[in-house]
Amino acid sequence: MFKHIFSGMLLTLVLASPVFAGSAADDIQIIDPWAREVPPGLTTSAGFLGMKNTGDKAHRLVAAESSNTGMVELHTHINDNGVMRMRPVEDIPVAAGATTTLQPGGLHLMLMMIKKPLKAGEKMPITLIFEDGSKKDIEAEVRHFSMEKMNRMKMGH
Ligand SMILES: [Cu+2]
Repeated sequence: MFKHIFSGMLLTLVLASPVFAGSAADDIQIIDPWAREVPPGLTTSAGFLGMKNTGDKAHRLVAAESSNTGMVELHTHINDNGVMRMRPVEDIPVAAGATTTLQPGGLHLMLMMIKKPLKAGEKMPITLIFEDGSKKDIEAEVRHFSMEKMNRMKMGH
């Protein structure tokens, strides 16, 4: 909540300045994009990546799409009385100079109505769309990822 308000303020400040940077797609560097393998028959999965903003202006990821899905939504997880639930978000902010990471248990790209099964080792084409309308085509590597692995990761923190 506070983070949202803060990045909103930051955006206003930057917009008020006379300096024009490149497009969001130019400023944002994509780190390690991947998608979770799902067994044949399952048509929902999730995509993850890091977004590093190398510019001096705050950006927002506002949408994503893929030729291999009917729909991609931006999601986060919320802790609802001890139960982790997914919730769509309108956008995912990336503050100037900062990195926003989409990862299991947190922010993710919800890949829905998958047309072709996601098999580990294959590539999944995804297009990221930013607040200024600029787009970035990425290829997410499909990886096997189990819940046990996620729990192990959490315990390591
Ligand atoms: Cu989701």
